[in-house]
Amino acid sequence: MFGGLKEKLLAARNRLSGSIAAAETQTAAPDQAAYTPAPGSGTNARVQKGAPAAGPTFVEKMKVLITERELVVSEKNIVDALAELEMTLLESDVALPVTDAIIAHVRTGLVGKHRKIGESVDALVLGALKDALLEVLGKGFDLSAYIRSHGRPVKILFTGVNGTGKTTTVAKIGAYLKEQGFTIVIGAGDTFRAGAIEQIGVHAGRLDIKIIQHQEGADPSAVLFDTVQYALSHKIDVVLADTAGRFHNKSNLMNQLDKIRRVMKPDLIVYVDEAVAGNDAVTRAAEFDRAVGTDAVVLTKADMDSRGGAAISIAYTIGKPLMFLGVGQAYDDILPFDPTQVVDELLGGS
Ligand SMILES: Nc1nc2c(ncn2[C@@H]2O[C@H](COP(=O)(O)OP(=O)(O)O)[C@@H](O)[C@H]2O)c(=O)[nH]1
Ligand SMILES: [Mg+2]
Repeated sequence: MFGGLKEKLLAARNRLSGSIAAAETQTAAPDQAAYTPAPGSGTNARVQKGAPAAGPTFVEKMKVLITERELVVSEKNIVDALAELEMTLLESDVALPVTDAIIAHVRTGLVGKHRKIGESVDALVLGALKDALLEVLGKGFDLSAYIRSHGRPVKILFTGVNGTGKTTTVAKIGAYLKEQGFTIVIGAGDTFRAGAIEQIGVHAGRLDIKIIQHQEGADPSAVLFDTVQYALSHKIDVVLADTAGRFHNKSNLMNQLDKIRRVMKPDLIVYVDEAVAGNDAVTRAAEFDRAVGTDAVVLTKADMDSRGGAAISIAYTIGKPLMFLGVGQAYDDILPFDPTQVVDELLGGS
């Protein structure tokens, strides 16, 4: 996951560190020359005798310390490296406003800063990059905690266009929540094709999860209303509502989702899209959010996406948390989105 972006970020990080280190050397050189003890002074004499390298004297240490404190990163030290980082992010399909935010954070994280004593330039740069990414990635969304702290049943409506992995995600989340001890019912709200009803039925059967289904062409609102009734009468913890990703045309789809929302009154609307769609996923997410609302996002097919742009951009762009990443076709190929872990993965964690 994120392989390509990871490599590019490492290059950008090295470039930033290199620029700052080069600027430091230039600034430091004349000062340090001034501190070099005169020939024949104590330190030199010791070195000439080949004695084991005794550390610098207290005064020398203080001078170096002062020198280091004076090494403040200036805008011009990093302007080129920042421009390269910007290109890297845009090439990786990170949305423009998100790229701008990352660059601004890295800039304020570095300009005017001096290294802490003992800290390497690279650590300074790494810290600034990490902070910038964490800022745009948001906090994630702990679904289990949400369910535990809400009244039953918790009704979750899944939205998104066709083929992005909605139905698979419903099944995966069903398996994930079942594993945690919650009881679940799935509503087969994609009645557009008989194949869709069958597909979710097969998943539910394999996972031994109750499913409510109507015929092909039935009103999805009616299916999902029945699903909620079933959950209420059987004291089920969670309703997972699958939906169609197409319906004659886009405005019909949005109208249908709006009706579903009014009828089933979901507690959470989860927008599903595929990470491989990059910026398209971000644009569609914003569109769905405007039309029917969104509380959290799942990005599927992150296992096939090396650019990582959507995963980095979506939460910041639409202002809604990323909840899970889909990372394969198996039921357990779903990862709760953990921003710290993603940043560690992207930047190597050290
Ligand atoms: N590699 C990979 N494939 C996925 C993932 N999620 C879904 N898919 C595949 O994407 C295709 C479409 O999924 P489906 O759930 O039917 O999409 P829907 O039309 O939105 O309901 C199927 O072949 C899934 O197996 C994922 O996280 N990784
Ligand atoms: Mg489907």
